[in-house]
Amino acid sequence: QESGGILYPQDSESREVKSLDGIWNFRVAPRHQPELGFQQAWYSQPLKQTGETDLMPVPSSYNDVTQKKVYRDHIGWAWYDRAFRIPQQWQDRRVFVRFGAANYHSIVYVNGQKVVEHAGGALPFLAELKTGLKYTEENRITVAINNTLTRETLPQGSVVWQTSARFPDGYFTLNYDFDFFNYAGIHRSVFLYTTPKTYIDDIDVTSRVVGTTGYVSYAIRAVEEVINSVRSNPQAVGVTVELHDQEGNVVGNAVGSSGEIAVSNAKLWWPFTMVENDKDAAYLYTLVVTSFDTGSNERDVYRLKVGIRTISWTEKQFLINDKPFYFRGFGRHEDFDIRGKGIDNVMLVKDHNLIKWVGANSYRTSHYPYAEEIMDLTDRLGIVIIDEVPAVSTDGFSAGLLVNHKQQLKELIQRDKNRASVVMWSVSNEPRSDYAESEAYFKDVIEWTRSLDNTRPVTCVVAVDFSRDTTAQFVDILAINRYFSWYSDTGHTEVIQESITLDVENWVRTHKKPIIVAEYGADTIAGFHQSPDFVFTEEYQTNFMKEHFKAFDYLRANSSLIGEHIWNFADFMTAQGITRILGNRKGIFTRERQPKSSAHLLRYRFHLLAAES
Ligand code: GCB
Repeated sequence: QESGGILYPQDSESREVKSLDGIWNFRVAPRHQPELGFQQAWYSQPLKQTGETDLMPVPSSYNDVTQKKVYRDHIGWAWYDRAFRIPQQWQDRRVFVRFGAANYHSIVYVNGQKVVEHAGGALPFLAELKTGLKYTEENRITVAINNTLTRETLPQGSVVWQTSARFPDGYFTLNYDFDFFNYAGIHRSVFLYTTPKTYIDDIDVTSRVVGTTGYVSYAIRAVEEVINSVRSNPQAVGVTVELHDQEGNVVGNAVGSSGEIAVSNAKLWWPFTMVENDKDAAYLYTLVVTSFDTGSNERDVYRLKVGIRTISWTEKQFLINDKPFYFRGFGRHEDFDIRGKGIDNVMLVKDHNLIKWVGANSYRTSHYPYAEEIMDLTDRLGIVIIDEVPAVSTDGFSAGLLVNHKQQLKELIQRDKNRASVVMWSVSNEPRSDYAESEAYFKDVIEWTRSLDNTRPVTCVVAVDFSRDTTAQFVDILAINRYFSWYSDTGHTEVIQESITLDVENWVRTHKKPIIVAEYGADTIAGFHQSPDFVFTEEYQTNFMKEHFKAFDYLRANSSLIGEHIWNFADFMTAQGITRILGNRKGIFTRERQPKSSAHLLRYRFHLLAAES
């Protein structure tokens, strides 16, 4: 069978993982000779021998790590390399290299041979290293990464050439329409890992609940060893699965590459604020999958965390395990000082501690898929996720863009399909859904999403007016971003309540679907105070929120509002611009993760809401 799975690397009795994280060598192609690295074949020799290199941590964005402005503002190819050794026993195994994510377009070489090329900055990719590995000498891995965006990439951007005499020859900049810094580099971990020759390539899991019994359906794809391009014996690979509870007891098992396991008195996966004790939330079983190749006598073992839960929705409600669920939380970013979008365990744990402290129960992975290590935490802690593809301000609607958009959705669902915490797919943030071409485009994108996963609802986060939007007719759940009294009626918090109420009611009346306010927010510089309130002060942000809360409470009771996500969890970096002061300041936490007054207010509200539910 063809491979295609993207299971996270793990150690097991049949597998071994080796991290390539650490400090790599780095250089960028000169702006005006973008192809120099390819012309001079930088991948065929240590990067150090091609010219001056710098030290670059992996994972991290490269932009803010050095003192070089040309790195921060680089557009084009950047090059990384490092040496590694592998144990001789790996000769009898399959060896893969896997990147959690690299922004955006990457080409990977091992010992000078190209092994994989991947487009898209927030999803994993891998390659099996079939030849050319050295077992007794040093190996070298080289990565070329290009952060140039076009009208067909996700997200979109465009290179703007300047021809006027006041610019140097061949001057260009990259313009982009999204409100976060275009960080680039190897953002997530790089692993080498081994499997047996016949191995488990992919696992699909879904669950349902009847009474007190949970059912886990599974489908396993094993890739069999191929000898002289013929499979030895198509019947030769057997699969067994066991479901273990958290104490390691076997609560069910099955034989065969697909089937269903019944668990009596199943412990359900609940969001953490829907249970009395944290320890009862987010219960995860472990599915232990074993493949056995009778030809080679090889066994492969992979363990997958599985939550048993149901999601459903009506015209007015969203339900988890048949209980109405109200989304309380934020839009977020993968963003932090120095490392940019580089994954970092310290930030990861701190952020989720803050999320729990505030009493949020959910967030949206605005505006791209977040690291798998983050999703492991949301599964484990019981934080509900709206999972978004890297489609921001989608515009143009070309055939090429559509192909890439569908590919990103495919890769996202391939990666996150088994996650209990993921309850909804978001196909875009603030597309130009008022343009006529958007209608056919999103019909296609949304049908595609459903064809890949029909167990979760689909949303599209919309900014245009209800009367001009074309996408809402296709989605299951409506989501809108609204900035009353910020981008319009600036300073006039007194208009918020009526504006947002009327707006939500218009959407609901038109489409008869549940609705989430997916963004509302006001830039606030921590420590700025003014009374009566004034834009950018902490007083303004909290009063602005209180006006929204009045409307939300009315709409929860009288309309189909199923959630409120404030923009944003924390301040974050953006491109330089006269409306952004060292980035976007709509966080309830500063970029350093300290609370503004708004965090305390939100915490008070979220705890009240949690007590009600
Ligand atoms: C939005 C966008 C978000 C921006 C935010 C803002 O509607 O979805 O990416 O950061 O507004 O602060 O302007």
